[in-house]
Amino acid sequence: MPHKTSSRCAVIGVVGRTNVGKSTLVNRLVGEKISIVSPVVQTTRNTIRGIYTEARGQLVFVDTPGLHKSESTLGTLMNRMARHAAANVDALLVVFDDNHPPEIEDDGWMRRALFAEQPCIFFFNKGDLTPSHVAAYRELWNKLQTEKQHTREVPFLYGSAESGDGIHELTAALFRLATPSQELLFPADTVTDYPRRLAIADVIREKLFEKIFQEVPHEVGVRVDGIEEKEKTWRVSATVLINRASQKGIVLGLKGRTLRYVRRRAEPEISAMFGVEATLEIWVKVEKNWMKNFWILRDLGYAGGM
Ligand SMILES: Nc1nc2c(ncn2[C@@H]2O[C@H](COP(=O)(O)OP(=O)(O)OP(=O)(O)O)[C@@H](O)[C@H]2O)c(=O)[nH]1
Ligand SMILES: [Mg+2]
Repeated sequence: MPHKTSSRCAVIGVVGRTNVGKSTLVNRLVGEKISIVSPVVQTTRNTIRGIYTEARGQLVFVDTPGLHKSESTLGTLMNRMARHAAANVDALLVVFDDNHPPEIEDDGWMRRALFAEQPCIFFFNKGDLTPSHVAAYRELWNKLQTEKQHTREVPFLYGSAESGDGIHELTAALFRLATPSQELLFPADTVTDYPRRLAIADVIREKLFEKIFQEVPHEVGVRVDGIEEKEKTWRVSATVLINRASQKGIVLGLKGRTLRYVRRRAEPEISAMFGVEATLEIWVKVEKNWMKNFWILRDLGYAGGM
């Protein structure tokens, strides 16, 4: 792999409230789909690294689940992963939804940024939408500094992960924070180190959320049980875990339509991701309280390996 003595590298924690567009932003920054995106809150459940390499060096983005109040074990593990990821990075990219007034979690991330050891950047996302609430965020930031009697310079950058506006400026600002490094952190052609079994499960979950987001997303988990590889064809078998028998109908859809939709949408995406011809077999299984079962959560990649 090429080693460049002039490279600058940084590991950047991408944090912020759920649904502000962190995963969309990481995908945009890396230029490839690394992380699934959906209008459902708490879409990201694992810590996922997206890697961007160019002439200036390498930026490793750690996409995290949005912190939220949580009572389930799954929620606790997600919050822990987000905090842990934010503690072990060189810089924090705190994302806010410009189109939405500040909420309690936004206040929490600003407080965290005020005293963070690492350099921070605030990115105001969804700039393609109106109205802008940036004035309210500035006011909150000023209020917190007065209240804590502590001041700090944090760049406010604006843009849209969806349209790509402001992304060059953001990338440049991140490279300015990066430190010169003898070697790249990952080989130059890597875009993610996320395990393929988990990546496939996430694609299936994303497609399922396109159909069932009004209903039970938080009680739905997807596990890839096996990948049977034959030359360039993969047979992937996966299980959709649900919490109650009554959810089976929702996941299957009328005459199995929902599950067929998921297969039809996920197969080409998985095929393209890995350069193979993938076929999917999906089962639905009731596992009462799977969201509180540590062993199942570990199987889904939500515990350990952080
Ligand atoms: N209009 C607009 N929508 C956006 C933009 N960025 C993200 N979105 C939408 O916002 C929703 C949430 O995006 P995600 O990227 O899943 O948000 P997240 O912060 O990763 O959410 P969690 O994983 O739940 O913490 C999706 O419907 C995105 O399509 C943007 O710049 N403009
Ligand atoms: Mg996300």
